[in-house]
Amino acid sequence: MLDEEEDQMANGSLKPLLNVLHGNRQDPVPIWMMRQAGRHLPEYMELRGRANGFLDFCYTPSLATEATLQPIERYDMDGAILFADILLVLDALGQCVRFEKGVGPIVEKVEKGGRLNKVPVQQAVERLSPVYETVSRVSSRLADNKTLIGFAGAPWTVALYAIEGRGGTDKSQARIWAHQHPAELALLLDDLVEVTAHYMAAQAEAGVNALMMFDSWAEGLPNDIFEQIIIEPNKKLVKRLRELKVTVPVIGFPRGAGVMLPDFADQTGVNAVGLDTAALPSFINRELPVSMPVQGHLDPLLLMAGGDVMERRVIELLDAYRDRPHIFNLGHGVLPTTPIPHVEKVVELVRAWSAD
Ligand code: 1CP
Repeated sequence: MLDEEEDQMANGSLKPLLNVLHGNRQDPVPIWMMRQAGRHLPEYMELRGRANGFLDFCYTPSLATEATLQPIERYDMDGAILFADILLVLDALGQCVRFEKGVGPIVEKVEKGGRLNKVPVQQAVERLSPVYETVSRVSSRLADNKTLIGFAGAPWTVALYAIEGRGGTDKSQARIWAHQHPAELALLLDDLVEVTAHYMAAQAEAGVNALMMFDSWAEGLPNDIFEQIIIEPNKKLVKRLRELKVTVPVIGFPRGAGVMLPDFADQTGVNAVGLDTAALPSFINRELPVSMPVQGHLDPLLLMAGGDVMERRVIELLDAYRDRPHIFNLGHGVLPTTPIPHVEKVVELVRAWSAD
C-alpha cells in the first residue's frame, strides 16, 4: 500500500470502494456497475456519435475520459471503470479487430497452434498509450472519494476471441484445443499474460486505484480445464503484476465459475472476486474466507425489469453479504435498454441500507 493510502486509512478518509478492496467492511456499501458507461445512457450515445467507430472512441482520450466520468456524474457511483475494451490488447498485438454494428466484435483468427506474438510486447504496450492518457485525465478529474478501476480481459477470454474470431460462440473450437493441445494453448495464454501484465502495470502507473481481470467466458468448463485455462493464467497474471511492482488491489471475475470459485479465490492471489448472476450466497459465505471482498450478483435483467421484485432483491443481497467486505454490483453488464430510473433506484436503496 502507498504511504498516502496508509495515512488516509488511518484517518478514515480512504476511498470507500478501495477500502473494501483492502478487505474492510464499509457502510454504506459502495456501488458501481459493470458497463455503467454505455448504450443505456443518452449522453454516451451522443459521445459515441462523435467518434469514427468504437476503436477510435476507445483510443481518443478526450472522449474516453468523458465516457468514464458520465456514470459518476449521473449516478454518483463510488467507482469509475476506465472506458476501454478487453479487445484492445488483440488490436495492439496486430490481430485485426473490428466492431460491426449489430454484430459485435470480429477478430482476425489465430492459426491453430499459433501464438499471439506478431508484435513485441513493449511495442504493443506502447500502442496502448492513449489508454494511459485517459487514466491520467480521469484520475485528475475524479473526486477524492471515488475509486478508478482499470481492467483487462483475462487470458482465456481474450484468447477465445482470437481463436473463434468472435464472441457468443459455443467455444467448442477453443475448448477442443484445450483438450488436445494443452501445451500449445498454454503458450498462447502465456503471450497474453505477459502483454496484459505490462498493460495493467501501465494503467496502475498512470493512476488507477484497482485493477479487474474479466474472465467473462469461464462458464461451463470441466474442472481440469478450468484449472488449466482459468486459474493458472489468472494466477500467473497476478504474480507478474506483483513482480512489476503493482501494489493496487486486483479483482478476479471468472464469470460462471460456479463451484470452482473458491479454488479460484484461493489459488490466484486476487484480493477480491466478482460474483455472477448465478452465485449462491450461502455457498459464497461458507466457501470464501470471511475477509475476502465480493462484488456483483444482481441480475442485469432484474435491473431492466425494475419494480418491487428488484427492490426486494437488492435488500436481500445487501443482507446476504452483510458480514463481509461487499461492493454492490451486477452479475454482468448493464444492458442497453435498461431504464435509467431503475439504476437510480438501486443506488438510492444501497445508500439508504444499513447493516446495523
Ligand atoms: O457502443 C457500443 O455499442 C459498444 C458497446 C461496448 C462498450 C460500451 C463494447 C463493445 N465495449 C464497451 C466498453 C467496455 N467493455 C468496458 C468499459 C465500460 C464499462 O464497463 O462501463 C468494459 C469493462 C468492457 C469489457 C468487455 N468487452 C468484456 C468483459 C466484460 C463483459 O461484458 O463480459 C467483454 C467480453 C468485451 C467484448 C465486447 N466489447 C463490446 C461488446 C459488445 C463485447 C461483447 C460481445 C460478445 O462477445 O458477446
